[in-house]
Amino acid sequence: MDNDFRRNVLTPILMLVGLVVGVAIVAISISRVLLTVPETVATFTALALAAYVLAIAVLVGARPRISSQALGAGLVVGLIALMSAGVISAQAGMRDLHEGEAAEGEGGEGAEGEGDEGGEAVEEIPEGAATWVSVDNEFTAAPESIPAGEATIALDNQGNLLHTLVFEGADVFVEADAGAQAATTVTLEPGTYTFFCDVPGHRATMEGEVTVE
Ligand SMILES: [Cu+2]
Repeated sequence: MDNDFRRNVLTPILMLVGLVVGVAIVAISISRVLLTVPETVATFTALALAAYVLAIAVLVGARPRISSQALGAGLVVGLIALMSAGVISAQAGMRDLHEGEAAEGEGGEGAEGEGDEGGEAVEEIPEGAATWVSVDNEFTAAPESIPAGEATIALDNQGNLLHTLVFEGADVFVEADAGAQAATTVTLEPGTYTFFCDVPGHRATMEGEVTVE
């Protein structure tokens, strides 16, 4: 009776739970690893994993008499290895997912030195730059208009927090640390642009409009 219960109820339940936990561990670990390593390596890692799984399947198919203990042990070892990789990756942190986009912008079409990486930190605001002044959390000075064409956009951050200056619909992105200044040179088409600070939570009080003419 006790044995029957074990065989008919307990074992299937345990197997199911084990399967679910195993799949969860595999999925989480793989995603951690793939998000941490560089993009090219991620592709290779995924391919290698797929090849590994395929190899095991072929092995098992070719040798049906392989003992279930050996197979189980192999699975557990693989699972532990994967978990370790996942934990290490989770601690290393995710790679900057916007890295690729920034690099593209730099060399891409119409490369006019747009502010891909938050502009250059500068010691002094370049002469003739259209300058925004920020404190926490507002722009205390912002040009109402800028001449169209090539312009230097600067952010003079006098606050105690990092702030950015982003234009909607134009490739303007300047980022200045607390108490620092940054500038970027861009080419602007005539129009009215909404600018804001894209630090989460800042836009509510750090937004405005500037006309390019
Ligand atoms: Cu801000």
